[in-house]
Amino acid sequence: MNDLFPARELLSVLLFAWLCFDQSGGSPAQAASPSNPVMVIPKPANLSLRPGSFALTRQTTIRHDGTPTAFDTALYLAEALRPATGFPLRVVRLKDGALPAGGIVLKQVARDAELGDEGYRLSVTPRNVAISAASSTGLFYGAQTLRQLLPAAVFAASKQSGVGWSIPAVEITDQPRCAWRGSLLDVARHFLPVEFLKKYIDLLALHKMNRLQLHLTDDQGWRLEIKKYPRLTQIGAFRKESPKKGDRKAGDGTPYGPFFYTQAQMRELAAYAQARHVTIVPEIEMPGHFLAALSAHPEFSCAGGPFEVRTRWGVEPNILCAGNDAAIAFAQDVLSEVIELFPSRFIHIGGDEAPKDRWKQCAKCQARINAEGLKDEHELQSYFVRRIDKFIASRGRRLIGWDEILEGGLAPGATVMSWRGIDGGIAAAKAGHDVVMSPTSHCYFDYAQAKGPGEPENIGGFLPLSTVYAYEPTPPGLPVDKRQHILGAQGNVWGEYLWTPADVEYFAYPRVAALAEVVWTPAEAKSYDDFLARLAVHLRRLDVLRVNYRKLTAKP
Ligand code: TNX
Repeated sequence: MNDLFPARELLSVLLFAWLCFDQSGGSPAQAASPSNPVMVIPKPANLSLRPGSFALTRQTTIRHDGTPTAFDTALYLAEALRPATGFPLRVVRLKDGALPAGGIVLKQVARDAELGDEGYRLSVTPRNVAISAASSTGLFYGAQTLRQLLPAAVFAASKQSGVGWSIPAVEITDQPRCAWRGSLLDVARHFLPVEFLKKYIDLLALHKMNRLQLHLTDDQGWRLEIKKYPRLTQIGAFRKESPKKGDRKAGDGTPYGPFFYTQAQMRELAAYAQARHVTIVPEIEMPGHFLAALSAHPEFSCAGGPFEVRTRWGVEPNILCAGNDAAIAFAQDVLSEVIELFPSRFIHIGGDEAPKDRWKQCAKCQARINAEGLKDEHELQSYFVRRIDKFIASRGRRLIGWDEILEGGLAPGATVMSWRGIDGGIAAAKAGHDVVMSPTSHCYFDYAQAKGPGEPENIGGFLPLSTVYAYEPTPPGLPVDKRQHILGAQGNVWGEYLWTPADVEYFAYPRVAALAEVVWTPAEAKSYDDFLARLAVHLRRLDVLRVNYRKLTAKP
């Protein structure tokens, strides 16, 4: 099957080229029609097909202009194409300005409006391939598109024989619609091995996604080594049992963990992601979803404990004591180490689902409310977030949190991730704050992809592929002058009902592919039918990459 596939793909490319150029003159509008056989996801902003194709051969060299920007991408591209093709793909420096025949050329050029910060131009002719961009990110995305123009077999980890490595001649100018193209993994509820995170990052890069939020801590587990507080992982990375599969109210009687990442592992992972133009956004939940931390350090709660790492999902009443300066200093100490580990400009502090019952009964919290002239416990949460915001800003970073951080007043530097619908996002953007949209209605990739008993156990909810694809991240009615505050969107793969990497892939794909197009492709260039046609080819790539995506059904 796999051997036949590229030939069939090539045939349709040639057929389309003939149709285009002999009958319509090959206008770009025609080339971008739904029958376009250039099956790239996310769909490039501008693409026109040309006659002929470029043949990648044993003799092909990858040339760069001598800039570190182009050199890095040249090395990456050679490494990406070598295993399946078996070609040496020598990386050499371009001597003069002329394009050598038979080569792939990478060049850094001056930034212009069509390229922006992350865009690229890709020109494929029968003689050569040229990728140019103003940044290493742009060149990297040009390389990603080039990989997708090759037969799907190029994604294989070992040498594939009998494949014609041809690339259709095209002219592409492309740049993303949104700056924040995110995905969240919840490694707190169920831990995921570093090797899997690397595979997930590679997949994000293939889809030109650029943020991976790691939900590192929650009531059910603390998964990051913190040198100053070793008990966080000694105690917090283990739970006595978990909810039982198929009967979530009961326990499964099976100890879980200890599972956590060392700082060395995370430092290495952050660099791995950065090399693929993905930024890891670390999330440390506070003041709620904090029970694993309190089980190690009950002194930072209101009532003093003792506590155990939570063994059921859901919302936990015991949270960090915002009336206690030592508890706030503890949170800041943890964040200091997190900031040292992760280069991300944004540091996520959670902030969601923090029930205020304990604060209502806590003498220290009430004293703080009085001393600071706060109206209620919501304002106490704001007070807490403001202090954390100030701290994060003092380290040259920016705070981001779930939309509950709006309640009681938003901290000055805060960016909001809008999950309980879009209203929080709208309110924050209107107030001049940056926003990442992640509403449950379109972005909760732990929800079921289809109705009926055929789907694996899940948290509930229903989010089919077509709904993800239809998402429009800019809220209708948001004043034009506030639209720049919508940084983009993020798909969240919460982990309560995802036990293994295979489960994560099943829930994430193909929905991440649909979201990638939401945040990359200009809204007017989107078409679900066209996406599905490209997805059919794209899924072959995911097959080769051994991704356990959910198979398409007649009624997705
Ligand atoms: C709500 S989204 C949560 C998570 C759960 C998720 C399950 C958010 C900020 N909080 O703790 O895992 O729902 O869908």
